[in-house]
Amino acid sequence: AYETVNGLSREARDFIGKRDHRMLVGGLWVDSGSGRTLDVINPATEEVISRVPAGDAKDVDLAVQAASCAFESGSWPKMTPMDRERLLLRLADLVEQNAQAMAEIESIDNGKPATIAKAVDVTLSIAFLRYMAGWATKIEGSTVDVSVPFVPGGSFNAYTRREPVGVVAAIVAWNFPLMLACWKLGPALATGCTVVLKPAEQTPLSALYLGKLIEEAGYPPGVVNIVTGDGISAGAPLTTHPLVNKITFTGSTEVGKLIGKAAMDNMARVTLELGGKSPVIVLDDCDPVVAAAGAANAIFFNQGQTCCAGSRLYVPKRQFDRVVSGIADAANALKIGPGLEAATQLGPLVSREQMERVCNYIDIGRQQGAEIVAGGARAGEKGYFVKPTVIIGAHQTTRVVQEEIFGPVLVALPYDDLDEVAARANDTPYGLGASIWSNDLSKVHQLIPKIKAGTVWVNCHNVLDPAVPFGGFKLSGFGREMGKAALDAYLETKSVVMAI
Ligand code: TXE
Repeated sequence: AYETVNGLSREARDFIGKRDHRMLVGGLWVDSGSGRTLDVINPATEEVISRVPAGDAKDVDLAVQAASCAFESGSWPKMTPMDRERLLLRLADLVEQNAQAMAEIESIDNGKPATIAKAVDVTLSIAFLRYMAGWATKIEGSTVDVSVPFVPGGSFNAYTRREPVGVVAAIVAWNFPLMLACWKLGPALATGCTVVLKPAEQTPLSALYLGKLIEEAGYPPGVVNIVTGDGISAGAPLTTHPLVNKITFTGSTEVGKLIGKAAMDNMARVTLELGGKSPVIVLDDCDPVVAAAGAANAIFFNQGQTCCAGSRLYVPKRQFDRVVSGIADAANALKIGPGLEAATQLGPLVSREQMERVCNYIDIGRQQGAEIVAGGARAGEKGYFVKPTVIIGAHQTTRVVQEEIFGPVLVALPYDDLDEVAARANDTPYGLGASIWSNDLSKVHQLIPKIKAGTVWVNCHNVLDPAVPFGGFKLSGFGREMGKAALDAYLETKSVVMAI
């Protein structure tokens, strides 16, 4: 039996009400070849709301072949850059027109508050598609003055062309399902690639809704294919398929390593956006009230399920108690509830597995000698809710400080001086983001080059913009998304040398 969800807009209700969804392969909406399905669960109620096809290697093969065909022939390769720009803008407009439904779909699938899904996930997805649309007409090679030393007296003309890399496999996580799909689709479609998108098994709905809009925008069949399914059955075959030219992945470091290795077997290009354990560094001039509010936001946004969540907080010893008690108060004041309720500030985690994983980490913290000053347990007995949690007294080497928890759990640590905090901020295998809270420009600028992270925020955290490159140092990833850097990852350089 399916759950009947109340409080949805008509568009979202109609979409979710279809119950048995299909996936998009070669312009057709199809079931999986095996006929198997996956349940889609509402994390606020633990009830089944829909089912999607459980794709496997055969379905993946059909989708990759459709993408390959669309890349090589038909109307897509003939499209001009301006056509590709127009299509992406049209898609962005359609997402905007359906923003409310998309936010509700995202909320019911992932758990996040619908108000936040609309203000952040949907808004950024639209901005990102529009930003990438603009690049479609600005892809340029260069002319090269050559000497060709072994052909004395020869005259040559040399230039480079930037060409789309080909078939892109886009595998995304469940924390920002729509936004991550757009991060991958934007540059792929701007450059003229074709795509097989595999959304996370926990959150397939917004990708399927986006597929509907992609059709409506007028993309030729096969340019975007969407295969639903789990990582082993649908994700892995996508990473080993010989016709896939590029893999772009957002997910765990563990799976990222497997994908990197699989990619090299076929020399597929690869972009990996992986886990993090991002430090929030408060300097001694920072107002403790500002620091507490900033740090609370940095960790509790999206229930802490953000790759760059500020999950480690470093505060000078003198201010430590004040800042920590401010965050504990903020944590205790957060309104926990289903994402579709307007007052909700913190929704459930995405799945039972994630809730158990996060609660297990809290227990590990306790066992390794840490103290819980806020939260520290599941909230309620139905739905995957976890109380926003603040941990103190953990040693730098313990698991709660070193490992990505990916939930609303902050570990706060005191420090003495700038060199010490830089070293400790860098002392995890990750390097995705970091924030520094201070108005002391001199200290801020001393610290920025010392921090090994792809993004350093100052007096803010989790602030993303389509024009600013995003990605990780160390085990947080490989390559950059967003900005012009993202485009390069979807282009090959072809050199042309012409004897005159
Ligand atoms: O991620 P997975 P999971 C971290 C976070 C979280 C942990 C586990 O710490 O607690 O990872 O989450 C697909 N070949 N992050 O297990 O498995 C899978 O189907 C190809 C941080 O959900 O990495 C999904 O589509 N694909 C991260 C996607 O990979 C495979 C966001 C991500 O799932 C595959 C998510 C395989 N062998 C989790 N196995 C971030 N950077 O924000 C799985 N997949």
